[in-house]
Amino acid sequence: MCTGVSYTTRDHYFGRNLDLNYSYAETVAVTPRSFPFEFRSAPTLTTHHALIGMATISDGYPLYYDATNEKGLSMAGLNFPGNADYKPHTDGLTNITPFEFIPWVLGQYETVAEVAEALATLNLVDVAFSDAFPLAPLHWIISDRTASLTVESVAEGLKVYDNPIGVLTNNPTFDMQLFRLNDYMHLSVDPPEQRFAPGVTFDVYTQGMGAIGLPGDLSSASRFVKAAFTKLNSVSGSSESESLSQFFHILGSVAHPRGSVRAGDTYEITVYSSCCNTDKGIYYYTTYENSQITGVDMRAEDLDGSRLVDYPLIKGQQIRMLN
Ligand code: GCH
Repeated sequence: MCTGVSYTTRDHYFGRNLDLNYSYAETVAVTPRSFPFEFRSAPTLTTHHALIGMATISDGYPLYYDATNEKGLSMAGLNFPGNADYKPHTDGLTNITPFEFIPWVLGQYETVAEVAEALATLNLVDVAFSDAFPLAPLHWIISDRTASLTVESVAEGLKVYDNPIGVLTNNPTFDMQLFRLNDYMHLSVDPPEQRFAPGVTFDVYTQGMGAIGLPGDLSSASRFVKAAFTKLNSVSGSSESESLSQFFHILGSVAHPRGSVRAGDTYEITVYSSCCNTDKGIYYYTTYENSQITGVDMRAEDLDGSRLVDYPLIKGQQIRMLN
C-alpha cells in the first residue's frame, strides 16, 4: 500500500510511503532541463522543467514513482489495482502512457490549475514501457502549495477530482474515500464530551479518547482516514527540521512494520518514505532500515545539462554510537 501527502508550513512539502513486498532498485533521480523527454505519441520535450524524485532508471529513462519540478509542482503514482483502466490510442486527444505521465505533467506545468486544464484532452493509453516493466495500475495525486488533484483513469474514462485533503492512498476510488470521511466527523483531538445519554457519568480516563474510532489498521481506506486526521490536525514549527520531522511522523502514522500485512509468502513493508521540500527542490527520504534522513538537493546539480543524475538509496542504518 502507499500513502501520498501534501503539507505546508512555511515551505511546501510533498511525499509518500511506498509500501511493497518487493523493490525495483529505486534511486533519487534528477532530470535536468535538456534531457530529452521522448513520448510514444506526444512530441518530445527537448527542454522542460527540471525534476527530482524517486525513480527506477531503465534504458536511460527515469520511471518516476513520485517527483517534484523546479516550480514546486509535485506528483505521485499509487497502486490502484482493479480500478485503473487505460484506453486505446484516440486521435484528437493527447495520448500519454502511464509511465510518461509524471514527466509529461512536471516537465511542462507549474500549477495544479494549469494541469487541470491540460487534463481536459488527456488520454492515458494502455502502452507498457517494456516486457520487464508492464503497465502499472495507478492513480495519481498532483499538488502545488495551495491545491491537490487526484487523477483516475477508470472504465468510464478519465476522472479528475479536487483533493481538498491533500492525501491519497489506494482503493477504492477517490470519490468513495472522500465520502467515507463523513463517517468520522465526530472524531476530535480534544477530550470527548458526554453525549452518550442523559444522566450517565463517564470518566475521561486517558488522553486521546476524542479520536477513539479512528482506524488503526493498514487497509487503504483506513490509512486514508488516519493520514487525513493526522495531517489536518498537524501542528509543527516552520523550520526545515521541524517541518521534516513532522512530515515523516505523518507518514509514520500509516507505515507498515514487517509482519503486519501479509502479501503472499512475504509481507508489505514501507520500502521508503519521502518528503520533498518543493520550494527548495530538496528530496529527503528514509528507508525501512535507514531511519536517518538522507537528502538530495536538485539545485546542486547542473540543471541546464542533459545528463540524468541518480543517487542509489542508502538502505542500511546509520547509527551514531556515542562511546
Ligand atoms: C512501469 O510501467 C512504471 C514504472 C514501474 C514499473 C512499471 C517501476 C514506474 C512506476 O510507475 C512504478 C512501476 C512499478 C510499480 C510502482 C510504480 C510506482 C508505484 C508502484 C507501486 C507498486 C505502488 C505501491 C503501492 N502498493 C500498494 O501502492 C513501484 O507499479 C498495493 O496496494 O499494492
